[in-house]
This record gives sequence, structure tokens and C-alpha cells, in this order.
Amino acid sequence: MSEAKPIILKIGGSAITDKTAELAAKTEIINRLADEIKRADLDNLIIVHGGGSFGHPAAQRYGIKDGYKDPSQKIGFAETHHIMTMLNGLVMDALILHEVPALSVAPSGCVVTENGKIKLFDENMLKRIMKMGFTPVLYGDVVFDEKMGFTVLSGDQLVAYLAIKLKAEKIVIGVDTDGLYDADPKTNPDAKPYKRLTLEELKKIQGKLGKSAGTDVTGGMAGKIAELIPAIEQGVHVTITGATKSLSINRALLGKDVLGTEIEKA
Ligand code: IP8
Repeated sequence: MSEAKPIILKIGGSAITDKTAELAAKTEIINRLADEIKRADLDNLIIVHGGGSFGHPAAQRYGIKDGYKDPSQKIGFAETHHIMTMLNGLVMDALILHEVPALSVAPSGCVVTENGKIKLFDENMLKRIMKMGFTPVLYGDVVFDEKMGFTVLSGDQLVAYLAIKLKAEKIVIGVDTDGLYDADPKTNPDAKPYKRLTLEELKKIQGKLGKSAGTDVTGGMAGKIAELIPAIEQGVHVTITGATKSLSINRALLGKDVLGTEIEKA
């Protein structure tokens, strides 16, 4: 049973799905990540995954992020959540097959936001799950919102919130590139990686960070970084590395050197 400070792993939707298609899971990568997580053998791990080509297209179709405006969106809210449980099911299948004692926690059932920002989340259940030696697995989801009726909660906001509330040791973000670049490395061969960034440097380059190659209602890399800033401000170390490259996530979880970007407050 663990009482150690948690390590929070965000698995980006871009890494485990093909965001240019719809409902296109990369099951080989999901399986390899499950193996890397098992091999890291951490009993203080919290996993959060993104929506990728599952949650984002559905959320976009029904305008969920902008809040409740019309009863016809209700089925879209339900559908978006359901589609997220399908992607979560694939992640859970892989984790349990690799004997990670993972437990799925649906944010739609335990988080309330106010104008898109988390207002209510009883973290005691998560603490209990971890104390018993289980690995909670959360994900970007649709949630009820006190002002907007409902909205989309990104996995990244959840990661930052949990990191602050539970005083995390660090955050590891697995994406489909080797960290942050000064241009899109997929389209620009001259794009240069950032090895290390302070909070101040990160804020300066925020405008250069890319949108998404596919549908992304939570703002692509730029939006995700903006969500993480509150945790970095509180002194949480962030490593952004490639989840599509073998062993990067395993090494980052174990605090070893990886190809990627290390972000620190100062
Ligand atoms: O991919 C978004 O989570 P994210 C989840 O972490 C939905 O931004 C439902 C689109």
C-alpha cells in the first residue's frame, strides 16, 4: 500500500489514437505502454488519458465544450461520454492484461466544473484507491458545469488539478512527438526540440505551440500546456516525451533521461 507522493502519467490522445480519423485506436501502442507501465512497477501512479479520435469528434459534433444550449445536445453528451468509455476500455484491457491493478474512474461521475474549471472533485476516493495499491485511470470526459450546464474537461486540466491537490512528485506527459518543438516537427524538418524550459520560457513560447492535426476541442498542444501551467507554478516537474517511442514512458516514469522536454518552475 502506497502513501508516496503520486506520479501522474498523462497519455495523450494523439499517441494512442489516429486523430485524423475517427474511432481509430492504436492498440499496439496502448499495449506497449501497458507493458512499460507494468515494468515501471510503481504503486504511486495515477494515469489520465486523452480523448483523441474518440472523444473529440463527438464533442465537436454536438458543441459540448460550449455548454448546454439545446436539448438535442443531450444525446451528444451521453454519446461523447460513452465513446470515451470505449477508449478507456481499450486502455483498461491492456493494463489489466499486463497485470496492472488499474481501476477506471469516470470524471463525468465525480467532477463538477464552473465555467470549464474544476470546482468540485472529492479526491478522497482517489487517495483510498491508491492507498490500497490500485492505479486509478481517469480520462478527459464530458462533465456537468455549474454555469454552462455541461462542458468538456480535458485530461490535462485534470492532471494539473490532481498534481496540485495530491502534491504530486511529477507529471509525465506522453505525446506523439519527442516533446515540445519550436515548430511542428511533423511538417517542418527544421523544427528544433526544447530540451529544458523554465516556466517563464514556456510562457514565452506558448504562442508557437501547435494546434492539432485532427479535431481537438481542447486546443491541441497549446491548450494542453495552458492547462498544465498552474501545476508548474506550484513547483511540479513536468516531462513531455514520446509515447509512441519504445521505453520513453517507462524511463520517464522511473526518472531516467529521455528524449523530450523537461519543464520546471525555475
Ligand atoms: O484529449 C478531451 O480530453 P483531452 C476529452 O485530454 C473529450 O483534451 C471528451 C473530448
